[in-house]
Amino acid sequence: MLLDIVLHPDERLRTRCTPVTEMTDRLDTLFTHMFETMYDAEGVGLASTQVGESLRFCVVDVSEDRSQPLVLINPEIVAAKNSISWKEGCLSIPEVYAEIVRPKNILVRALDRDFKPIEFEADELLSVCIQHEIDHLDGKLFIDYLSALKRRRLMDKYQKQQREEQA
Ligand code: GNR
Ligand code: NI
Repeated sequence: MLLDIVLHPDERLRTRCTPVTEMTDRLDTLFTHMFETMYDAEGVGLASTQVGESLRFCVVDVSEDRSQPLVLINPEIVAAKNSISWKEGCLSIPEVYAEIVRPKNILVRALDRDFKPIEFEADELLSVCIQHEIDHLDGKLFIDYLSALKRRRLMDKYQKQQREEQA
């Protein structure tokens, strides 16, 4: 089932999500629908706030052949080093892209789909994507990192494009 993706500037994208305390059938079904929605939209990640939820979880798959689905519940970055610049995009701000600098190597702690603790290192796109998704869970968007001037320019273009799509 394809879910509707919440679009900027919807206030739901600014929600600070609360931790998941138990795994439920509802959540498991939601993960399935989030993967379907993410793959359909050709995204590499999708966070709860983007589908109108406010608990801390996201789905990720940065593999070329879409074969490495990753559910991250209550994800945390426990260590970070080096830095990398990546041209980021977001399914909630279609067709807007900007170079964002973030830590390159991170150590991630989370619960998996079976509510089992996992810990792993991430680099490159996986690292960037997980940081982007954790930001979503804190109500933060990649455009927040831009200078006011650059953000304004991009958002003027975005709003114009959104209006044209609605017309
Ligand atoms: O599909 C996505 N691509 C992407 C590219 C660079 C950095 C982050 C991302 S995540 C994004 C999907 C999305 O909006 N996830 O929240
Ligand atoms: Ni996003």
